[in-house]
Amino acid sequence: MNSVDYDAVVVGAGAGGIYAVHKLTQEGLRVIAFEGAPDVGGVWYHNRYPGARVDIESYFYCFPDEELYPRWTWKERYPAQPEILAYLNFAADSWGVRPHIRFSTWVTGAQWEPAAHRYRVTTSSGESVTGRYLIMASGQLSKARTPAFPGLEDYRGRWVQTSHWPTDHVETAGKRIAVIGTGSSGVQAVPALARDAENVTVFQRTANYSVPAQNGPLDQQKYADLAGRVAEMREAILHHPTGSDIPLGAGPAGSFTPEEQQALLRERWARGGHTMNAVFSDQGTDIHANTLVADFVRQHVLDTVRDPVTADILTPRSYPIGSRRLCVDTGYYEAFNQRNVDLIDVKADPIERITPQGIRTRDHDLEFDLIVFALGFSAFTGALDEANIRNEFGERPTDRWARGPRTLLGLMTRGFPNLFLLTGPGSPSVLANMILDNVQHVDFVADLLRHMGERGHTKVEPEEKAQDEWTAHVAEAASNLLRLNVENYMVHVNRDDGSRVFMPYVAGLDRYVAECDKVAADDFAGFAFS
Ligand code: N01
Repeated sequence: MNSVDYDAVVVGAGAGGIYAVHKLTQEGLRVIAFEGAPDVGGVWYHNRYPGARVDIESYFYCFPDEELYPRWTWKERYPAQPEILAYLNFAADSWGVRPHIRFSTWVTGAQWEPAAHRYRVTTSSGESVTGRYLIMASGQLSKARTPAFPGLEDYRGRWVQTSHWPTDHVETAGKRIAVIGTGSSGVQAVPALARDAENVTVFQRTANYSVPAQNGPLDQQKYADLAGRVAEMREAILHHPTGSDIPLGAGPAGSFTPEEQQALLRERWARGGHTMNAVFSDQGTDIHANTLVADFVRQHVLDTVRDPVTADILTPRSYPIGSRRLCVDTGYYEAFNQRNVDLIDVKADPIERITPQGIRTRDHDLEFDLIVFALGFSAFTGALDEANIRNEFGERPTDRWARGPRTLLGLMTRGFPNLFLLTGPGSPSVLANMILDNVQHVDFVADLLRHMGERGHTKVEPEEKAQDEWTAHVAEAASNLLRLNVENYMVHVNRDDGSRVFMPYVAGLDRYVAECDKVAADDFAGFAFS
C-alpha cells in the first residue's frame, strides 16, 4: 500500500477537532487538522454574538477528562460564549494540540485514491497532503444560511450574521438595529442587543417557543463533587439520553391529575431550559400531552409581554412544542416590554427588500445602522459539502443522500471509505450534548483504527446491509414523533414524494452508546475491512 503523509486528516478545530487531534496523537497516529478560523473553537469561535450561551449545563458541556476537569471551573450554569471559548483554548493548550493544526486554512477538496487507500486533501493555502483517514469535525450547525434579501448589496449600514459575528468591534450602543430570525440565536441576541441599542426591531417569521434558562451561578459544590469522580460521571452521562443529568419525562401526562400536571410543569419551569422538553414522557408523541406543555409556555408569553398585540404575535401556535428545537433564553419576552424593542411579523408584513438605509416591508420603511441576520444553518450537510469530498467515482457523500442521509451509526457512509463524520446524521448529534457526542465518536473511531492497525487493514467502509439496517432503525425510532411532520432543520423532505426523514438518531445517547458498544464488542460487525 502506498504511504501517506498523515494517518489522519481532521477537518475543523472546534470541540470535536480538538479532541480528535488529542486522542489520535495519543494513539501514536500522525495527525494534521485544518481549521478555517484563525484559532480553535469552531462554532464557539464564530458565534460570538452578544448573548450567545450554551443551553446544556456546564457541568457536562466540557470534556469528561480526569486530568482536565478538576483544573477548570465555570462561573455559570449556562456560560456565555467568551467563557466557552476560553475553555476550549484551555483544553487545546493543555493537550498541546495547536502544533498539529493549520489555522486560517479551509479544506477545498478531498479526493479518495482507491489504489493507495488514502485521501488527497487540498487546502485554501495551496497545501496538498495525503491522509489514510479523513475525520470530519466540521460540525452539523456550522455552515450558515447566507442572507438572500434583494438590495443587501446596496445597504449603506453594517450587516452581520450571528453565526459569523465579526471579531472586530461591532458597535451596538445607541444604534438602530434590525434582527432577522427568531431561532435560538435570535432569541439570545435580542435582549443582549436591547440593553444599549437605541432601538431593536425584531423580524419574526415564525413564533418559536422559548423558555427561560434560569441561568445563575454554577453550584461549585456540585462541580467539585463531579471533579472528584470524573470517570463515574462520564459513564453516567453517556448512559443518559441527552448526555447530561436533566430529569426525564415523569410519565405519560394522562397518568397525572390536572393538579399534578401543573405542579410538574411549574417544577420543570423553575429548573429551566430543556427540562421543559421532557415534562411528560409522551409529549413528543402525543398531541394532548404536548398541548399541556405548549399552553403553559404560551401562558408565560401572555403573562410576560404587556402589549397584547405584541404578545399575540409572539405566542407560538403553529407547531407542537419541542417539534423544532426549543429555544432557551434569558429575558427574551421581557425585552419586548422595553420601549426600544419592536416586533414585525414578516408573515403579515413581508420583507420586500433591503434599502440603502434599512429594510422595506410591505407596510414599513425603516432605517437601521446595523442589520443582524440570525437565519440559521445549512444543517448536517452544509459543512460536509463545503469540504468537497469525492470518492473514486467523483461523487460527494450527499450525492447519495437524495432521499436522506444513509449512514452506519451516523459515522460512516458507504462508498466513502475511511471517511468519518463526527456527530453525523444517524447519530444523536444535535439532540444531545455535542461535546460528549464528539468525545464518544472520536473514542469509537480510535478503537476502530486500533483494531484495523492490529490486523493490518487500511480501508474500512460500512457493509451495505448494515447501513440499510441502521438507516431503517434511525427512521423507525422517529416514526411516531410529532416533530417528523414539522418544517425544521432536522427533517429531510424527499423531493419526489414529500416523505420525510428525521436526520438525528432520536432514541437517545444512552441507547446509541449501547449500540456502538455492541458493534465494537463484535469486532466492529457491519464494517467491511480490507
Ligand atoms: O437558527 P434557526 P439558529 N426571513 O434555524 C428565520 C443551535 N444554537 O441559528 O422559524 C425571515 O433555529 C427562521 O424563521 P422560521 C441550536 O441547535 C444553539 O437560531 O424558519 N426569517 C428562524 O426564526 C439551534 O437550533 C444555541 O420561520 C428567516 C431563524 O431565521 C441551531 O443552532 C444558540 C428567513 C433561524 O433559526 C440553529 O439556531 C444558538 C427569512 N428569509 C444556536 N430565513 C444555544 O442556546 C430564516 N429565517 C446553545
